[in-house]
Amino acid sequence: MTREVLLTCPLDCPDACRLKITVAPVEDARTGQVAERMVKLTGDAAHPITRGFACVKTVHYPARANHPERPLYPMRRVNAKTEPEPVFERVGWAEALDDIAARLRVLLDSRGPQSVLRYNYAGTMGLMEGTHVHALFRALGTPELDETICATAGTEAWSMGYGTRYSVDPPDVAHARLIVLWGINSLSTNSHLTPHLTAARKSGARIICVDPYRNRTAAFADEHLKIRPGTDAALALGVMHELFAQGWTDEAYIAEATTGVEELRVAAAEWTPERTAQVTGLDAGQVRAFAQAIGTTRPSYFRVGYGMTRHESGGTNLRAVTLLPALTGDWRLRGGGCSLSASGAFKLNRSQLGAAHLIRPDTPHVNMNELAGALRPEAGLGALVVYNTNPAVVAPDAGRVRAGLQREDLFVVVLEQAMTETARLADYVLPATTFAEHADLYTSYGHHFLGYNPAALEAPGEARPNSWVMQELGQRLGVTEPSVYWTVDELITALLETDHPHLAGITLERLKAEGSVRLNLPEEFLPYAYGAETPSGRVQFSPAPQHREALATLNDEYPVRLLTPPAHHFLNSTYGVLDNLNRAEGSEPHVLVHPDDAARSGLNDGTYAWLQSEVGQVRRRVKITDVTQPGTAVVEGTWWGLSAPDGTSINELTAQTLTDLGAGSTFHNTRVRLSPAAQSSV
Ligand SMILES: Nc1nc2c(c(=O)[nH]1)N[C@H]1C(S)=C(S)[C@@H](COP(=O)(O)OP(=O)(O)OC[C@H]3O[C@@H](n4cnc5c(=O)[nH]c(N)nc54)[C@H](O)[C@@H]3O)O[C@H]1N2
Ligand SMILES: Nc1nc2c(c(=O)[nH]1)N[C@H]1C(S)=C(S)[C@@H](COP(=O)(O)OP(=O)(O)OC[C@H]3O[C@@H](n4cnc5c(=O)[nH]c(N)nc54)[C@H](O)[C@@H]3O)O[C@H]1N2
Ligand code: SF4
Ligand SMILES: [Mo]
Repeated sequence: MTREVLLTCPLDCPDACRLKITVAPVEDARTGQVAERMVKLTGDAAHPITRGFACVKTVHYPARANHPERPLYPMRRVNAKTEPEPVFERVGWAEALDDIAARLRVLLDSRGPQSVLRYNYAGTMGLMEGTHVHALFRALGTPELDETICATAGTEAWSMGYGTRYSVDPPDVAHARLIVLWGINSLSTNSHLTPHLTAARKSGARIICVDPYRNRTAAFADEHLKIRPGTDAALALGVMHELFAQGWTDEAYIAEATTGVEELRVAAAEWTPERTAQVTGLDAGQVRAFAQAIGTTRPSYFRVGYGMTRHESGGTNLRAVTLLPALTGDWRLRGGGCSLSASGAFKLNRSQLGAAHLIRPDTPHVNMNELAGALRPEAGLGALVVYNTNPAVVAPDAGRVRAGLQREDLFVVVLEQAMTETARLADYVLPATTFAEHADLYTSYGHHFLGYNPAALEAPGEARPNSWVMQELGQRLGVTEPSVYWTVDELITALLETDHPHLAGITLERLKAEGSVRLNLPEEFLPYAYGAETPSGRVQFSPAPQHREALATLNDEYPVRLLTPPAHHFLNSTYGVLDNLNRAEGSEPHVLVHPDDAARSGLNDGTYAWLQSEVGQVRRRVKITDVTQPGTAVVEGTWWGLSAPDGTSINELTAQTLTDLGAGSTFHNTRVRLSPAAQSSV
């Protein structure tokens, strides 16, 4: 009666695990029908990256897929969106789609395509359900959404130095003898790297973590450099200073594979260990020892995270760090170099993915970090179609995002698997399938395997893939662009239409037969050993990175920097619906406050505090702890507002400020003031 299926995890996580899912007939409490459902989930033992384990969060995915509050039928909101409790009525698909298409048609005809916006992110990383579905909107000519909430500062930074984003092959990390985990909480957010870290350590590698607070990864590392937030470029320049001064650079690599070293030498010259220490909050001895470790240990491997990019100068900060292995020549050694993202290795033919060929030079753009601004009445939006993301919780300035979503003159359609706070503010909620219920193709940003999933389970209730909804709307709106109506097989066939050697021998048939297929990379993959895919063909040091202090500088009014990094038991806001995972994170969000700041603000452990930023305020329970540093507070996890004592998302505090490179998000740049709050939970 039970069977097992192997599927790729669709979530926004570098590991893109191969999951072993047990499926069994279960009676559905709401429909009364007996149908096959996922009942257990673990990792595929045969997969070289997944190695038999799924993370502590996704092992609970079956409870999420089978959740009693999962939307299973199209629903129309019947009370005012400003009412605190939404009331929905069930409607048929035909009625919902006819009405949505009619309302979009009126807007398109009367106010033009710029009055309709898609809003999406990576809730599923599937190339069909996550990306190709944009085709409908490109065919309609609606504004391009710049998908900047996570990675663009890093992407832009990497591209300046190295061009295409290639990464060290994770199994090669075992060969490294120094591992620097810089601005990434990898034990939580990239947990399938851990076995390779442990293997390297068994062979004598040292692990150093650079992070403003002692997260799980810092506790695991041999050494923790508790850097002041936003000062990574200063630390990288300080290390470069020592590399140049002590003769620890690899002159052959620099001469053969890079350009601009003289500029970098000049920029680094003023970053003595003493000055570096002053800016970064470390001591000069730590800076010297860190530089010596990097200068004298071969191979050195750097795993950089998007964490350090979420500051005003976050792009430059990350770029400065990524240039270090180009000074030491580590790119020529197996296990040496740096990883941000592996996505560039997937050389699929993306020319028609999401009907990208229809984007015109004059198409207006909306930066997704500026949704709060785009939803102001005067910005002129009439409809928002949301899929694969939960902006009422995850977008900056979430209070204004929610106010925008509540406008009665804004028509909001949300495709969802869960009754998120965004879905609760929709005019229509359309029930979406999960990764086990639709076919799709997945790349990864942490390894080099393509994953193909068939539709392994029948969809519960009337849940439908995003692609089905877009095609139904397309027909009703008279869209004739052929790619809007592609099947998954047609999409994959188009993606594989390329002569690139990385995809040689990979066919649709092979993907279906094997499920997980490694890119056709050499056994020893050394992507930047002899240069880079930049205009010069070399790794580019120019323009030399500079340290810049945040404009949102700490002062008497706002004396504390608030970091809001991911939680161990959450995946962004995807698991906010599961009580057990909320309990594992402490049942409600806590703010970690250093004892010095607690004393200064009159806060006691376990009581509530107000956190006020220039953008908004929230109430959170205080945990006084020296895991953080004076002047830095931390709230882990993008909790649902529904699980917070005051009903707010932490993004009530964060600003729409953009990064220096890539117009990215600045979630860790927030300055706040802390004060005691009333202790009741309302
Ligand atoms: N368990 C879990 N895993 C996840 C996610 C999740 O929510 N939970 N989310 C997924 C997604 S979408 C992403 S983008 C990744 C993100 O994964 P990471 O890159 O690990 O997460 P970040 O928010 O980017 O923050 C990581 C670390 O950066 C630190 N940091 C903040 N500011 C600075 C700074 O100025 N300098 C330095 N050196 N460090 C700084 C934070 O303290 C934090 O410990 O994780 C993915 N995996
Ligand atoms: N303060 C703060 N805010 C942050 C961050 C932070 O570190 N601090 N991290 C930021 C980062 S890095 C990211 S990537 C974003 C992530 O934020 P989001 O993009 O909102 O990611 P999730 O919260 O996981 O929400 C994804 C949603 O997509 C839905 N979904 C999944 N699969 C499908 C599908 O096939 N169809 C449909 N219709 N829906 C689907 C899920 O049910 C879920 O509700 O948050 C950002 N926000
Ligand atoms: S969320 Fe990441 S670590 Fe967890 S199962 Fe999915 S891919 Fe693997
Ligand atoms: Mo992200």
